[in-house]
Amino acid sequence: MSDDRLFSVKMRASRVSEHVSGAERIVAPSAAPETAAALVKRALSHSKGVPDFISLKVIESDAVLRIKALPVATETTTTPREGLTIAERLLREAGVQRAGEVVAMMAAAGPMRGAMLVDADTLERLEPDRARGVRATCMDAAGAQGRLPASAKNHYAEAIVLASKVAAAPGMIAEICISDDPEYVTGYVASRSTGYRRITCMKEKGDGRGGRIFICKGIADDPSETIHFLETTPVLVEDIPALGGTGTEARFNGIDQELDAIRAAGLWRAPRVLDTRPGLVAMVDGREVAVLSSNNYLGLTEDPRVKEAAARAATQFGTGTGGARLTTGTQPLHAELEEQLADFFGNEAAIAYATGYMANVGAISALAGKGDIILSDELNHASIIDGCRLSGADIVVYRHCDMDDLAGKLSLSGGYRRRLVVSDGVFSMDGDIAPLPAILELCRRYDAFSFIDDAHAVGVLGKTGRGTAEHFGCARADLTVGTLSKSLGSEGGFVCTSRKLADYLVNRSRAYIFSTSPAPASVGAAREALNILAAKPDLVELLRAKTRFFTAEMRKRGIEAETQTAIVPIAIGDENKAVAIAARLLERGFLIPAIRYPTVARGKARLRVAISAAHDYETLATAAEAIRKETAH
Ligand code: WAQ
Ligand code: MG
Repeated sequence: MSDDRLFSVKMRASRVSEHVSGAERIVAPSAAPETAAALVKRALSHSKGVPDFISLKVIESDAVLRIKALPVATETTTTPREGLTIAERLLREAGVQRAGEVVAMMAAAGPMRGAMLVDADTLERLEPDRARGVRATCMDAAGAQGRLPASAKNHYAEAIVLASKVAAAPGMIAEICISDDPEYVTGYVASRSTGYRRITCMKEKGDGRGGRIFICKGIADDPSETIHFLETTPVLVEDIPALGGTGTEARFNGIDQELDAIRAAGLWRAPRVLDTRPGLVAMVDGREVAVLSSNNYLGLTEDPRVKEAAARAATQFGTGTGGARLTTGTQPLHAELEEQLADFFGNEAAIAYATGYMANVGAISALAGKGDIILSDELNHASIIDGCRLSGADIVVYRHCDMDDLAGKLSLSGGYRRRLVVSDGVFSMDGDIAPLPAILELCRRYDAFSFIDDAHAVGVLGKTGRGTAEHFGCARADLTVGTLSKSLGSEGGFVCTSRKLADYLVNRSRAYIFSTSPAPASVGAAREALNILAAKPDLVELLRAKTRFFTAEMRKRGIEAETQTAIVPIAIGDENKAVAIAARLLERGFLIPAIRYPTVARGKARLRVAISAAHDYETLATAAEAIRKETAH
């Protein structure tokens, strides 16, 4: 009979007075050692940190009760308010008359190891130890085969087991749960009548508060049977539904829901085909439109010399390099481009990447790692944010261009190996400029690396288009990222820095090491564009004149428009409204897209005009008039 025996394997990890991690499995004797090892591994790799001790219990689990999992359905919500409203409705559906108050109790709850056990009529707490709460334990999914490793936390898989057991407890009518994991905002309401109803957003991301409430009827006089069931009766939960349902196409359910939610929120995106003509004009859906949203600030994509250089490079070196920089992908062109970039910007060295996105991701993630800290402006570009995340360093976000905030945060960073301050030079969606001299001063004081992304500053700021440092007449950052894809009319990104740091990136930057080098045509075009900019900086002055002209035209019409760069944001606010205005402007022949979340904050949608030296004055004046008309109602 020993074949039928089951063991409950329980792990609990803690620090002096803090719970770190806990998990349990009910398994056959032969699987117990492996399960125990996996649970210890899980305890040692918890995001809360390494525990001071781990206790492991392996006990025979007899008289195991087998129950069916609750059916699962998902309610898609995008805000906590929406989520809590749905939770309240579901609780009421499950027979909890005072559902609103229960939801409020959830918000007011302090941290607990267990759940509140509450009487549905009086809302009185029934558990003997209120600080601890009541814990649902002694449960697992039936059928250990083919399961995810016990060392990984899977919120849903664990919650459906718990909720199914809880729903089966004597007197239980409903449960509500919000995770205490700051990154996990999906929660649920469960009951035998409603089933397990996942609610995709029940709190703000970053909020570490969570909890559970078990709501019962008719056990207030003696809750011991219910508590005994929850805490000691071994339960195996059978037939746990796959997330998103079952069936051959069920894996798409979640995808469909997400796409629907994106549409409903006015956040749908799809690329638009632009049949480009000279002078920043394009055919879009059969209509000729003026493009007032290109990053082609100097119009160099159309310069015959640049086009010719691209063609020449392709003819001489081929259409692709067939290799990464450190294998077979470095051609004379690449070395020359890097020398030319270093020379133009006045740095010792430069290294080229295939895109600007990769320059940020590649350089930041190489420079910072575990044990380091990155201080990042809250409005930094997505590629900076992604680089920070990929680095594994601790990330501290400081308020936009707020040097007091940055100073305060730097002053606490002494325990880190490296400090890195990262900021856009020109912020891409607001067009404002980072206070570089102050950033450099703080970096000097706290011995931090300074890292500036000048993607929207090169060719725009400073008398000769050398970017933010030239604009302020100050020193350059330790590392300055730039792009070949905007003012320089080509494609690719680069980092200008010291010889030592360039060597470091070549040896450490995975985006550099593991991607094919930029195509000869792109490099050829960028080199020529750089020659033109170096020889003829008055293109930069022309861009400035056209930008001044446009903002004056706007102000004449009573519309706020101010910029020191080539980016002119026009605030709208509501996402759907911004999209509607952009659509009407397109009908009038102006391509000025609506910029929405997640590129900018929710409710801060805007039109983003980008001026180019290639625009003619008349186009700019008629665009200003069209914007006035379309934003008037
Ligand atoms: N028994 C009773 N209460 C518990 C238990 C337990 N075994 N474990 C945790 N709690 C309480 C405690 O107050 C926690 O603060 C709170 O619940 C949340 O616990 O379908 O991860 O482990 O994707 O953070 C829901 C999954 C995940 C939704 C819930 O809960 C889905 C989750 P957490
Ligand atoms: Mg948790």
